[in-house]
Amino acid sequence: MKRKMILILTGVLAFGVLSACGTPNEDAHSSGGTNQNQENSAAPSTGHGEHGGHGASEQPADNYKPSFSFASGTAKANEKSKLDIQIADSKGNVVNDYELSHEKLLHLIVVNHDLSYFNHIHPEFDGNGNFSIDTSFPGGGDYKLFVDFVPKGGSSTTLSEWVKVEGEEKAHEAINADEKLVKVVDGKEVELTLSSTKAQDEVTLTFNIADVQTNKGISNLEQYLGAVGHVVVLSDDAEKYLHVHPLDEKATGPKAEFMTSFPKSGTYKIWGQFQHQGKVFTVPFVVDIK
Ligand SMILES: [Cu+2]
Repeated sequence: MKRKMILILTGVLAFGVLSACGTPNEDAHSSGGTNQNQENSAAPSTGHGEHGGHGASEQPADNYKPSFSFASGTAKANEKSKLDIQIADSKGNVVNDYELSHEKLLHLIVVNHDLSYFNHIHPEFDGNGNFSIDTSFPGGGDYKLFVDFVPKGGSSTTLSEWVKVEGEEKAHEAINADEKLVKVVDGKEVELTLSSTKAQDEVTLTFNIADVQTNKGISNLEQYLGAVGHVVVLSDDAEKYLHVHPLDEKATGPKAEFMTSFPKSGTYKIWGQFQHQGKVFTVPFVVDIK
């Protein structure tokens, strides 16, 4: 009993130190399996290295708590469900003021347990603390919802929670690294290159996008959410949501470059999203980080 108390205290202290530094609290989840810890661990939050410091206006992501609820009580597979989202601050008050970030007040990323399903959508804000969107899930089972937003006067914050969807659950697919980082999606051949596959290195992700038919690079990509593209990276257990930002927002292809850093070794899934001729396409890759 005593020993357990000490362990908990140590965990709390360690967590406090990590939060105070504004560094990604990657290991917060190891101190327990509660929902709250899972949320915390998915909070790389406070920006890219150079801004990740002790800014006075900066509030650690763990001060905020999301609440996700379905209007019908629970979501059922293959049926439209209305999802409501609210964010509470450390005092429990619902946050009502948000900054625009990548052209939206809030970004919602939905993945299923084996990361074979990915959805990036934008719930609508009612101006009174509530975001909502109609969405559907392709099967039963566990889904992780990530919200990405900037509270007014604060910094980029990511929170997450697992939700259960009723219905038949498909067999889980293994998440294995791609042998070749080349994919064809919607008539485009996309090749991904990583400048390093070592944990904690600064890594440039370069997407090279070509037309499959002509084999020529596509140089008229359109802005998607105010940039050349949008990239999401998750660890295979969906615990780590990586911060990724474009090197040159105004690029139009065929190259689109992004910076990130993988916190530790393991398998990660990367989704690149780009827009061409009015259509957004999403291209997934799986990589091993040493
Ligand atoms: Cu978004």
